[in-house]
Amino acid sequence: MNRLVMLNQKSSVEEFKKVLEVDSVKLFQKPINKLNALEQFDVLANSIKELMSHDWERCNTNPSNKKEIHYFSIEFLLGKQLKSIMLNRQIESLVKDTIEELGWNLDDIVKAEPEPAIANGGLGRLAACFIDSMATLQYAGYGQTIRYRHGLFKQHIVNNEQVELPDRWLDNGYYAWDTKTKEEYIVKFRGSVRFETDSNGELVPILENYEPIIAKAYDIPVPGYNNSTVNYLRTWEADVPSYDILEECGINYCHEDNMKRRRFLINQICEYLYPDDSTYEGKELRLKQEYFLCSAGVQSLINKFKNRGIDLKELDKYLAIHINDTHPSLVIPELMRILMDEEGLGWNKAWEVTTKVCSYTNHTIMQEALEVWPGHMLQSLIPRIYMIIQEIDRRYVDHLRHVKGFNSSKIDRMKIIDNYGNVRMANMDCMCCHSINGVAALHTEILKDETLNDFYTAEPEKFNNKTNGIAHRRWLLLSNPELCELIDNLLGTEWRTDLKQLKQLENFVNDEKVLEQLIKVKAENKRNFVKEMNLDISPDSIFDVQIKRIHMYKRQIMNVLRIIMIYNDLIENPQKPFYPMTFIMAGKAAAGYRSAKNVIKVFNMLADIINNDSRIEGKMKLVFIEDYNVSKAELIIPAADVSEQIPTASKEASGTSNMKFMMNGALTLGTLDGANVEITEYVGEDNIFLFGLQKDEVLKRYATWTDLSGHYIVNNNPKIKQAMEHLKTFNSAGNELYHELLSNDYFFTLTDLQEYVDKTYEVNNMYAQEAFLWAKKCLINIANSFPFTTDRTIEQYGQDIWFK
Ligand code: 26Q
Repeated sequence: MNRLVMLNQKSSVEEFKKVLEVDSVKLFQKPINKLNALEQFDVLANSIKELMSHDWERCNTNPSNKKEIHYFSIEFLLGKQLKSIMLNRQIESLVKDTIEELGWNLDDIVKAEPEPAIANGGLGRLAACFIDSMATLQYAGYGQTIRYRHGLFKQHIVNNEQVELPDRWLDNGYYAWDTKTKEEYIVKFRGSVRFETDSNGELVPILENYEPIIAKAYDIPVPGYNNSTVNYLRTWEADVPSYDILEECGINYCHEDNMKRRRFLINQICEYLYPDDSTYEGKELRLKQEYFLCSAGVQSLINKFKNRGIDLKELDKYLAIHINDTHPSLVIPELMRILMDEEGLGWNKAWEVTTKVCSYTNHTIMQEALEVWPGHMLQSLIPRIYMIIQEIDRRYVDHLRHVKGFNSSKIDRMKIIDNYGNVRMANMDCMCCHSINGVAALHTEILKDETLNDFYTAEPEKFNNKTNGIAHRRWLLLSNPELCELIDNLLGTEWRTDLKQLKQLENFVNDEKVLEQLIKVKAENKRNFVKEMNLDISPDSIFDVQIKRIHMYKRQIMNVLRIIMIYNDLIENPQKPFYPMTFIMAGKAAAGYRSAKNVIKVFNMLADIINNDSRIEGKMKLVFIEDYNVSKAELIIPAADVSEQIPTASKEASGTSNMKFMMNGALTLGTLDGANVEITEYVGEDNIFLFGLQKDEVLKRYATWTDLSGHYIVNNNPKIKQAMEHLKTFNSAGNELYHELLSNDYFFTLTDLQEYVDKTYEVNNMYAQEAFLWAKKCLINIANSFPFTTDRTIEQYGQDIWFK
């Protein structure tokens, strides 16, 4: 019998073991008892992939012709897959029992599993949660991205400073979960466009002398939870074309140097993920990556639907393409190009189809992160695409002028190509997509009122909000089994698939027995975290946690200044009641982001001082967790008491760790920004610690050019002055931050600082004095985390955007 047929969810331990034995020899030419942990993982993943292969194949062919959603994202932050796939496929006991028989250790295998981190942070992690939820909701929903050979750098802390090392997750060229498909496409760069007249007298553009690059597809399975859906995340790899293709393009491949250089340039496309989520850099290689992904992805889709015999004029009935921030926006002109130049649809039909197929999500209002490409770069790298963008722009501007009657200054702001020849990607998305959404209520309001206001006034019906979420399977079921067990005991197990039922936990808020159990679960998670990370901290202290990319707008420096102020206070007032607190921070700074790197250094220098100051009597401890990633988040979050969510109001589009923390029973200490607003709505103001300027005040101060220097505050608040003076002494890193804040406190760090310190004391007191009240608030947070599952988010995307 064919082995593919043999293995399924209901297979016995014996059968599963047999498959592992065969795979062991096939993959490693070794008997099963001679494998190391990584090899054990490879064999296991391979067999589980096979176990899913029937469902995978069936979903791949999409026999019922469900409308397909393709979520294009330049990043996906998957994290480890084994446990998640075991959970979703409900094969936990099968795998565990088999492993036990073999004498393998699951924890060791999980540790050995490579962790794909082909992303920077929030946006990529959201994409990963989305594909999990799409499979769970049984959508034909897929991800498309780039198969970067190196993910986000590994962070080491050496002499208190961040050092970046390459992340070689794919170095042996092999990732057990993915499967190389037979699909290949040619992506064409450079060259020039010539027009020919065809037999109908129509002008047909021909791209000549282009540089061909081969795109190869590798698919990673994405199984839904407790169902038979297996979707995939497609990752595209760049490769050198065959000699036939080169010959066809008239490229001289006999010249060794020429070929070396070509190979180098092509390999470069997939070599690195751009490790910066803060500032926009107009690097040509990045543009190449973007077009590479878009062209390969769109070609594969057109190919697929043509093979199914679908009339491309009706493509929007079968396909939705979602553009995750502007990075994959080139799907728009690429789809136009193929529909017109290759499939013979005229402009109007191609436009109608494209605009119905594409939708766009914005993830930032930070001006410096908005993508703007020099027109000449597009013109030389992708000349036909540039022409199409110009034509989209010309027609849309015409419409704005003559139909909408907009004046020229408004039109100037809306054009894709500005008066300096720069191509504004967000403008293209707004023109061409049928839906534009922000990722939290406040963020969407800012998009409508400020950032994208011109487009909102032109086409308000396109705008909608989709508040982010998290895949609660990974972020609760897998990462916090102790808490889940407690919830099971209280509610039964149905809540696991119907998260709304969590709300019933509110029935227990006055039940001291339950609160005691909740306190015990948290204590257990804290001990587990301390043990796993081998930390020298007391699990009895309050764990106050800020884990995220380091950014000035996220204000880790405000956290540092707060810690200095509390430290000074406790030194001066040793009798002051203060419950021991551990301040945990983790996060990476973009390699070229000097201020962010300074923050890391200052935090670590401060840790050296405070952790070794006997006068503090262990009341404060600082810990910086090196190399923050998904696996570490899974350990830290269930152990947290206080969730630090303190960005300058208006700057954090949504945040998603805020949701992870609340779902795991931590209380938020934060500002009214991003999804903190929705969290507050659900838990009520009594169950969250809020402080700081609010969005309207922040925007007013920006609009009125209010003096942003920190001098006034420093001169009027002696405690802040003292902390700032202290900061200045932390060699050049502290000194630079000191001057930065003093001269231009653009993120209102000093403005919000005192209130932040005061709130921290409030938190500290409550934790120390009113254990049950604290636990009650935790329970209310857990109970009200139900809307923040991506199952809800994805259902809304489906209803309002993709299937509308
Ligand atoms: C752009 C051009 C060139 C190089 C890199 C980039 C780039 C890469 C990544 C720009 C931005 C990003 C990532 C942005 C991001 O993670 N944004 C976060 O998205 C989350 C999910 O919606 C939100 O919760 C966060 O608030 C938002 O900051």
